[in-house]
Amino acid sequence: MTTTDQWVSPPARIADPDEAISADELRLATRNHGMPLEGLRYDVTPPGLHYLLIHYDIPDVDAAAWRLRVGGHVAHPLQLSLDDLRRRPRVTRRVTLECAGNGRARLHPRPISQPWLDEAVGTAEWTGTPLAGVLREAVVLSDAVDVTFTGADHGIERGAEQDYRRGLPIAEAERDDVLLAYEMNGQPLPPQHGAPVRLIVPGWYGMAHVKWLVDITVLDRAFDGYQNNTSYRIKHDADDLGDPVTRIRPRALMHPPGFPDFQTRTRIVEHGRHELTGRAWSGRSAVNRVEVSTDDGASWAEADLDPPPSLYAWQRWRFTWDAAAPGRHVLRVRAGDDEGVQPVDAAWNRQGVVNSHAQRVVVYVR
Ligand SMILES: Nc1nc2c(c(=O)[nH]1)N[C@H]1C(S)=C(S)[C@@H](COP(=O)(O)O)O[C@H]1N2
Ligand SMILES: [Mo]
Repeated sequence: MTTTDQWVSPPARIADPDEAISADELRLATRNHGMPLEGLRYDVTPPGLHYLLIHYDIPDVDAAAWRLRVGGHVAHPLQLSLDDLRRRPRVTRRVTLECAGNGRARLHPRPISQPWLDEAVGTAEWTGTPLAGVLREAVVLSDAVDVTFTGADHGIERGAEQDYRRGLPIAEAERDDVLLAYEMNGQPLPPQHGAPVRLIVPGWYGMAHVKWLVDITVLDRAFDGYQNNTSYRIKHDADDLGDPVTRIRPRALMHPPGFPDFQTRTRIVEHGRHELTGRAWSGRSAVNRVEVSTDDGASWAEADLDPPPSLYAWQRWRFTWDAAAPGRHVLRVRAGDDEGVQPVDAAWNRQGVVNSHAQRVVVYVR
């Protein structure tokens, strides 16, 4: 059944210029929480602090009865239990995940969806078995184009009823660092992060890392389902197909200094020297520079950058700020990689995806 009733599942919409966040958006924001920015102090995000994005409901999956189907354009379809996966080669990778919609609520006008500010990010140690080995055992046929990954979760989105399903090009699926992960930070995956098994595609925005995975199907054509061809597109007009969202663009975030005001989260710091720290990441190549502005983007200075702990995990940066002048200051930070520098102000697009504007932190020096 496909529901087209616009009362049940309204079509995509851009907010009116002065439209406030609605109760519907607030409900999404409380279900799908971000990482508190002080979480930037940890190399590996403690599980409860990692951001969450769940399109529908967390499905009720019984790990003992769970099976993963591998089929489509393969010579030997498989059905694997959790024990089957655990008996296979075991690999742990530290990977930073970021939602493609991070920063969306800062766009003007605002695309109506999960209203992220800056915090839709987290880094975990994901343990599982390489997908490539499972695909080799299934013997992928030579005409393979895309592989789809389907979750056990079900819902309606903009009128289209579906199981959450994403397609990935076969060359990406066969990369040796793509994992079928069953542990997060050394513990079985918690329900909200995809128990019992999820996909991890290092370097790609969050939507590719399918949770509650139950089916892998190899296709001899490009997948044209909702989560690839309607959602997760960088587009400017409603009927423009747009470009697909793939790898994470560079972004830096700052652990806000000092202490906050409860209501506004404005920071209060004492005058003098402060070490600003944070993390920077990119899914395209290692971050090669982080720059900090202490005058709201008028001028930029280079921060010290630690080497990456692994290719797809965030890197720590540090910058000494001499907060000499009392009063209001606006701190900003941006990252760059081999392909370019993060924009100071994000370019607008209809879905509010891939908009890595430079974070702003308002600070009062006293
Ligand atoms: N099955 C399924 N997988 C999913 C999603 C979902 O709603 N259902 N959300 C995706 C999106 S949009 C993101 S950003 C990441 C979030 O992963 P996390 O909640 O573990 O941080 O999961 C992805 N995988
Ligand atoms: Mo996402």
